[in-house]
Amino acid sequence: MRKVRVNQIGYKTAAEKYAVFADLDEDDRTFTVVEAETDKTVFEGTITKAKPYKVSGEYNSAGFFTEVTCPGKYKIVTAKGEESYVFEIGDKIYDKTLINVFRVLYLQRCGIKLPEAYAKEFAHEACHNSPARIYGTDEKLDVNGGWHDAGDYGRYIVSGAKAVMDLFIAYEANPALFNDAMNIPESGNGVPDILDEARYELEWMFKMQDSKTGGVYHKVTGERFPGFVMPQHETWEMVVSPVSNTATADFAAIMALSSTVYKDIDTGFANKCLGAAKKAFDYVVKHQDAPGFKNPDGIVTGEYPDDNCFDEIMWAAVELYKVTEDESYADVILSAYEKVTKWTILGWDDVGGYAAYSALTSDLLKKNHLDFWTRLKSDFINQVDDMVDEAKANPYFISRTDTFEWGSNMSIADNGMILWMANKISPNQDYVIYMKYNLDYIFGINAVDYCFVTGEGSNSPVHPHHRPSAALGKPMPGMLVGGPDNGLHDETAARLLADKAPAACYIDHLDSYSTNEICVYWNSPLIALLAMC
Ligand code: G3I
Ligand code: 9MR
Ligand code: ZN
Repeated sequence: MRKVRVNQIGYKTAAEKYAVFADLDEDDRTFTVVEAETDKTVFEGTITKAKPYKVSGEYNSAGFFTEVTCPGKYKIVTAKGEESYVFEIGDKIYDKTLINVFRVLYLQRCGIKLPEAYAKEFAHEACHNSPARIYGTDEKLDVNGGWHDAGDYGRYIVSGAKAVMDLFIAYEANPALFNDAMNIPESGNGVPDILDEARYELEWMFKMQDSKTGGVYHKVTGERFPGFVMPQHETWEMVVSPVSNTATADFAAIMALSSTVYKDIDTGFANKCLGAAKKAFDYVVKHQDAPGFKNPDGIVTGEYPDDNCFDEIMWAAVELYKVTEDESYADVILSAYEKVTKWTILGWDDVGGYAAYSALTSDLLKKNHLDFWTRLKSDFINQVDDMVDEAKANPYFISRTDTFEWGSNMSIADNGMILWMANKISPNQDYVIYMKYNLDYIFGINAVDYCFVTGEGSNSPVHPHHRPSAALGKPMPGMLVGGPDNGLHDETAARLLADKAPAACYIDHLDSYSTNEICVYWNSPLIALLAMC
């Protein structure tokens, strides 16, 4: 592992540029930026005083070289000869990465054949397309479509809603980046590919709504996880798990917003989204006290449990209020708000960040409920400022204090999104600067010296916990792995990482699903962050 950590893909010309150093000799105090091909020095800089950091288990210091703006390939070399990987400076350096990271969603599509023309070596026959059985009954339901969630082939509503929302926010942040030529079958149809891809998931979500009650089934999976086979070879019965309040509320939120996003693209589709959203919302307000989802007997696939559905309900009420301008939704927003505490989280379980962002960008809410709007704004901004303070105190400039959880890379990408949102709501240069540091962390400035996206940078995962990659013996490009998890939630992590500091609890091992799996909703905030940086 190198002692000099850089963004292995590189830095845009106008961006803040820095390296983080680990365990340098005490007298190694300066560094140079040299041209990779000629070894010519273009910049000399000093290294901050090293401090012990128990979360990384290292003595960390940093060096800035923002002044280097000339496009090219470089490396960092310290006075005593420690070298970084080669990285690039330029304004187009993330273009290929973005396409790859985005196209993973296409490659995760379920229910259709992925032809070689689009999927290359990850092409496969249609999968999971016979009707599924509704748990506890003999009733069959057509729930074909949607994205495989992750390294497994389950399809889950709460995680899908997060992924779609991130795509909408990515598109909002930088529409020019997402054209109609991103190499998916819908390319060239006149609709930005990112909205085509999101719609693939939405079309599946419709099928997951119970037409009688409006409630939304939590997930469709086998009874257990399959082996490392291609998706068309998981042929056992698919089971639709029961309706949950969190799935139903997330569905209502994303469908309500979709009715606006697709309004000028396809009015019929937009109306269908709104109708489905209202029906789901009515169901969930009636069932808001129901216990959160638990795997029913005999089903052991991903659970996505969540006992508090008020953040989801608030998010749904905000989106419905924005489209319908109906004050009855505002009543629900105000009452749900009292039961939510976290406003800087964009998870599959806590969606308070989406609720806050959508509410704080509503002129109508501001006009009609100014006191509430002002209170929410200060809750949100106070929590964002705490995040920035944490990042300022952290040697890797990320908002972390002591632990790393399953999917920590998602939280780090999410934090970048939150800072973008905060800057829109209450402009502040610190938010913009610290937003980008999250991207630098993901691309290499971290305690394990990995660029956490398969196929990108100089040192990236090659054994992701991802069934198609394992079945074919090659990592699908563009996937963000989960990253450090000091909970050591799988046997391999427990065996190989027991003595590691929290930030170093990562292993590029096929069996380490708690550190090295991939998910559509881990790629999605990275797509958004790339659109923002
Ligand atoms: O909520 C607590 C928090 O209070 C605490 O501070 C933190 C410290 O570790 O833990 C938090 O709980 C964690 C929870 O996620 C919420 O972030 C649990 O420890 C952690 O085990 C749990 O991990 C989830 C994992 O499933 C197991 O349930 C991941 O977020 C989630 O991404 C992952 O999802 C799986 C699906 O089930 C199946 N498909 C693959 C997917 C990715 O591995
Ligand atoms: O492959 C599964 C992965 O997608 C899940 O995120 C993970 C946690 O639910 O479980 C994985 O499956 C493992 C199972 O939990 C335990 N036996 C080994 C399975 C595959 O390695
Ligand atoms: Zn499938």
